[in-house]
Amino acid sequence: MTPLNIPEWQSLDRHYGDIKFLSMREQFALDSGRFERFTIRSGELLLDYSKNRITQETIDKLIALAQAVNMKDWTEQMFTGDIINHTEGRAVLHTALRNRSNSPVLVDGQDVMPLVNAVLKKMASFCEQVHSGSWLGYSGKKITDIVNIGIGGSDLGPAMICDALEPYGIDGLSVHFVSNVDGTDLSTTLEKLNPETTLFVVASKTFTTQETLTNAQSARQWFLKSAQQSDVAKHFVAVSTNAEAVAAFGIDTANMFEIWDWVGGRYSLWSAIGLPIALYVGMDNFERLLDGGHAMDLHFRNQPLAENIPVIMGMLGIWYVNFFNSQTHAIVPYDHSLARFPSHMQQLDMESNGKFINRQGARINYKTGPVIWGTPGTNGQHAYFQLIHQGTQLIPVDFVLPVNSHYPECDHQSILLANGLAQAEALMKGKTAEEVRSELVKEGYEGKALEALLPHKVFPGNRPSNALLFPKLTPEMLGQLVALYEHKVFVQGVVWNINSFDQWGVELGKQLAKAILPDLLAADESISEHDSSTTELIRLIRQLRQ
Ligand code: G6Q
Repeated sequence: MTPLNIPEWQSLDRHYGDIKFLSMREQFALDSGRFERFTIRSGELLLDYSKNRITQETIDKLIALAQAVNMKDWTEQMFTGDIINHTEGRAVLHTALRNRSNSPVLVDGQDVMPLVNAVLKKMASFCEQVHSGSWLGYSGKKITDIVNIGIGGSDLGPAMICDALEPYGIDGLSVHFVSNVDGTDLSTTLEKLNPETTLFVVASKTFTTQETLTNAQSARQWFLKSAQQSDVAKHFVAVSTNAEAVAAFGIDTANMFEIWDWVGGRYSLWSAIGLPIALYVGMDNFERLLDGGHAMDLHFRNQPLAENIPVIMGMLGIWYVNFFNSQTHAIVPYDHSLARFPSHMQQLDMESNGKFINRQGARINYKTGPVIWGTPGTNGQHAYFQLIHQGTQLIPVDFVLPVNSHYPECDHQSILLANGLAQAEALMKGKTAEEVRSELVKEGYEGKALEALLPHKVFPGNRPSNALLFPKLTPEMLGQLVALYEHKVFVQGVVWNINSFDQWGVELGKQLAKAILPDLLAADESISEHDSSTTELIRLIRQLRQ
């Protein structure tokens, strides 16, 4: 069950040997149709993957591998509610949350669409009440601030979307995200807020996550300094699968928005976990986001593999990780409002495909998910791009490029885009010794000084990138982009034969902290069994604590 034994993988391996030194620059010079050959459009979104170390034969072979691992069958299994998250015994149905066609999706013989629609209706009604002012705070004032308390999947996605859709924000309403159990996060958020006009959304799929419950309890204490216990219902709502724990916390379950175990945390922004988004930008814009996600679902499900954006991006990722040995992948949005996009993608990808055991439970002898990272352009150019251009590692880059800004300031957008395009071009072309020499000569260098400087100014080039270009970052486009990356991650998980939908590493973290906390809080000198480093660090913390 290792992909290494699949003939199509072995064929790619031989092909890698043949073309590993292929020059993209030469390929562009030889083929004027390279751009058209290696672009795909889905609605207003365009993927240009021509600046990759590929020929048509490479793509044919990558697609043959996708076919050999039954990509289309796996895709259908996901969309139709099969239990593909087998280690947790769950279906994987974030696509049902944005199934705007409303066609039935069955889990254990039950259509989940009525459940999905009922929660969307409840969200719409709640948002309408908050926006219209029929939902008021305890002193009769309108809600002005939403504080989402959640972490990981219950934070990163909604926080990223709210940032990105700031131009769509409803007047008079601000949204804040508190995730870290570090008291700084909550305190610095609350110090700006008025309890009379603040609404807390406690978002936790399990409602057992230590950080979220601790922050929610402290938020309630802060609130009760000004208000009464009976006012809590007007200021605390919950999003969860766990009604019992929500009630035990003291939130009226009438104010709970339900999610289901077939929604993975990192795939949950489309569910009621998206409530802060809907509150911030309005339910109509939240639904536009769902529409975009659904449009990408239709593209992914129906387009042939070779004309399928998530499939091509996923298979190119396999090409670099498993054949070129690349270890990381950068996502660089040339859009400041997408500053948190790489972080969300980091969780989505690394939590999904950071696995060393295959679906059959055996240890894997090939590489799986790369490190995903990035920050917005052009800032990254003044920092880590040095290593991407001239370092010793091959780092594929995704350039995310909206043509129009919501803030059209003179030439800013053209300058921004010129930078993005120039980086991609430079990464591909590089700069040869001859080109550097002629530049240096023009600058007046000669002799030893010229020869000494020359090698430092050579750029090897041949460094791959994708460009994702679209007219403007609308809710629909953002929905398409996020769903695109979700499916890209899925494609890679299928090839690597792993379960992309569990996260035992995250669960471990949740257990370990709970085991050490009693030692830090102990009133006496007692300490439980740890390695000597951990024991001494615990002792030191006790001594140093004020
Ligand atoms: C996501 C992960 C993880 C999860 C958080 C919060 O896929 O499972 O990031 O979202 O640990 O969990 P709760 O929503 O249950 O609090």
